[in-house]
Amino acid sequence: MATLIVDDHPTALLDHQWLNSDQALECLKAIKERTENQLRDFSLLFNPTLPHSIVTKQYRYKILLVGKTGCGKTSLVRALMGKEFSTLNSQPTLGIQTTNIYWPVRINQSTKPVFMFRLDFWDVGHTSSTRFDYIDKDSVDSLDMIIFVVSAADREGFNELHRLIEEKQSQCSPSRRFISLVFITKFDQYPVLTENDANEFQTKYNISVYLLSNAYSTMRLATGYLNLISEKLYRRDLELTGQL
Ligand SMILES: Nc1nc2c(ncn2[C@@H]2O[C@H](COP(=O)(O)OP(=O)(O)OP(=O)(O)O)[C@@H](O)[C@H]2O)c(=O)[nH]1
Ligand SMILES: [Mg+2]
Repeated sequence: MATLIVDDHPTALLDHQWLNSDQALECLKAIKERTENQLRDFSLLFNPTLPHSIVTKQYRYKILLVGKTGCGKTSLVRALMGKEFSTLNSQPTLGIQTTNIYWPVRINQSTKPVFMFRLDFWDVGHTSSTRFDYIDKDSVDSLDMIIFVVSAADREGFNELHRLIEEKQSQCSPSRRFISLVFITKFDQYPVLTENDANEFQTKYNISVYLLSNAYSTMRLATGYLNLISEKLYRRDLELTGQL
């Protein structure tokens, strides 16, 4: 993943520096692959063994990926786990593929509690979502965030994006609105979209837009994006409960 547009909110709610501490390393050990510097996908049946003396609570979030076939949704989920980019065997996703990533956060308040976020990514293969209506309905139920994914080579898709975001917002409950983020992928490949397009969209609609390339995934970049996603989810929790 590459360029990161400066975010609209300063990252103040979570203490991202904490991730370099010994305490954080112990948490990360529980959620990473044993032999590689990558996060593990804990499928629905497994839980990590967390150090309970450090982690006081767990929160679970549902994050849906939406975008045309081939725009890079599945590759993005892999990149968020710090997994190596691969063009081998990359097939369109059939149905819904869920990936459960755990991510530890320390809250920037006086008692500095450490929470474990479980991020359930719902990666809906575009071909299946257009073929089966119920998939769309199931996937927006109790949603916390939608990541709208568009390829940097797809101007038309980008132009339709705001209408698509409104359409998805109209499908969910007005009392529990999800966060919308836009990820523009394939920035390494003949992009027709520019940083300027992304900035304009961000300013016009107040929705954060990130430019990236899944081809350059590393755990360091994944860490940056997971911190950012966690920050937005936590901010929304505080807003929904009137604490912000
Ligand atoms: N160069 C480059 N290739 C990418 C990038 N992201 C995805 N790809 C490639 O684009 C192709 C499609 O990517 P996927 O992640 O499978 O697309 P998808 O959105 O999951 O597609 P569906 O499952 O059909 O909805 C694959 O061959 C990927 O390797 C990127 O950022 N850069
Ligand atoms: Mg896919």
